[in-house]
Amino acid sequence: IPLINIIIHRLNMRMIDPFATSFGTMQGKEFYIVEVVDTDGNHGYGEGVAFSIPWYTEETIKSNLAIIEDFLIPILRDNAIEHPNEVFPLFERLRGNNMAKAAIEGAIWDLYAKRQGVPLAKALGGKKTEIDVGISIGIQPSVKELLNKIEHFLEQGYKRIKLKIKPGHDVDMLHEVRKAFPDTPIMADANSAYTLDDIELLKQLDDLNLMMIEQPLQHHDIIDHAKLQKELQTPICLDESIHSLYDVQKAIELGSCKIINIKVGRVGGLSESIKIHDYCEDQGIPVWCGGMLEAGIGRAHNVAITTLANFILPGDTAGSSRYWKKDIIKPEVVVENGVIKVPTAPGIGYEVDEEALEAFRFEKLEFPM
Ligand code: OSB
Ligand code: MG
Repeated sequence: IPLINIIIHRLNMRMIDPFATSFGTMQGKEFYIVEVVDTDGNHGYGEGVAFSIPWYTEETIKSNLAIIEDFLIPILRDNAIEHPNEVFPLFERLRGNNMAKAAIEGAIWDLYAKRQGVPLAKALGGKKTEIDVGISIGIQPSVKELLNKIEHFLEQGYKRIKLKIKPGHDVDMLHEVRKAFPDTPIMADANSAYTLDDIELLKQLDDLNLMMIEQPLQHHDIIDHAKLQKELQTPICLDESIHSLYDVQKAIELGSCKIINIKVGRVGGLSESIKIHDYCEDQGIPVWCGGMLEAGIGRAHNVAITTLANFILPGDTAGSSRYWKKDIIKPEVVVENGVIKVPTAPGIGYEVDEEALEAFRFEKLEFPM
C-alpha cells in the first residue's frame, strides 16, 4: 500500500445533549480523524476514540497525537505494508496506546478495502448485510426523565437499552425501569464504579432479569470479577479490563465474564478485534461492539466489524442522530427498526462530508510519507 501522505484533522463537535457516566459527564467531543492517502489518490479514514480527559482509559487525544507523530508515523515511513494485518504487529513493540494505533490502522484498513474495491465489512470477513443495534443511555437527573428517554429510543426501534449506573443510581432506579418496561432487553453499565465490598448490592441485580452487567469493578481487574461472577446469575460483560486477545484469554480462563464488549480502539484496532472475535466464537462467548460516542467515521468502522458472525448481541452503535445534529459522513448512519443496513460501497461505505469536516475542524496536521 503505497502511502504518500497522512493527514490528521482535529475536530470539535457539540453533542445534542450531555452524556453522564459514573466517571463524568461529556457535553461535547474533541477528537481527530486520520486520513491516509495513497499514490493512486485513494483516501482511507480512521477515527481516534480517545477522550480529552483520561477517565475511561489512560489515553488522551494529546497523548495519541504525540504517539502518532513521534512513533507510529516513523514506523510507517520505515516499513512497507501489503496488508493491514501487518500494521498491528509493527506497532506491537510499543506498549499500550491502543487507541492511537487503532486510529491509524483503521484508516489503512479503509484504504486497503477501497483499493480492493470491496466494502470494509467484507474485507474484515463479515457476512451480515444488516446489524442489530441497541442504545446506551447516560445517568439522568430523575427517573421520570430516564423513563421518557427509554420510551423515546424504544419508539426508534433500538433492540436493547443499556443504562449507566453508579452508587446511588442503581438498584432502585433499575427496579422502576423494570416495572415500567417488564419485557425490554435491559443491561447496566457501571464503568468500574463498585468494589467487591458492594457484593450484597450487586447480588440484588439478579432480581432484575438484566441481559448483563458491564464492568462493575476496577478498570484493570479480572480477578475480583471472577469472584463476583461466581456469586451472580447475571452475566458479567467486561469492557475497560480488555485491551488485547491475551486479556480475553485470561478473563475467560478465570471465569471473569460471560460476554465481551469489543471496542476497536481499546484493543488496538480491527485486526486484534477480529482475533478476539474468533477466539470468543471458539469459546462460546458472545461479543458485541461497544461505542465511544463516535462521529460517522468511527461509527462506520463499528458497523463493519459488527458484521462478523459472533457479534451476536446488539451493540452500542446507534445512528448518527444519537449524539450529532450533523455528522461528518454522507449519508449519515441511520437506524430503522433497530437495524443498520451495512453499506455496500468500497471501504467504510460512507462518503466523508468535506464541508462538515472543515466546519468542525480547528487544526489540520500533515505528515508527508
Ligand atoms: O462504557 O461503554 C462505555 C461512552 C463513553 C465511554 C464509555 C462508554 C460509553 C457508552 C456509550 O456507554 C457508547 C456510545 O453510545 O457510543
Ligand atoms: Mg462500558
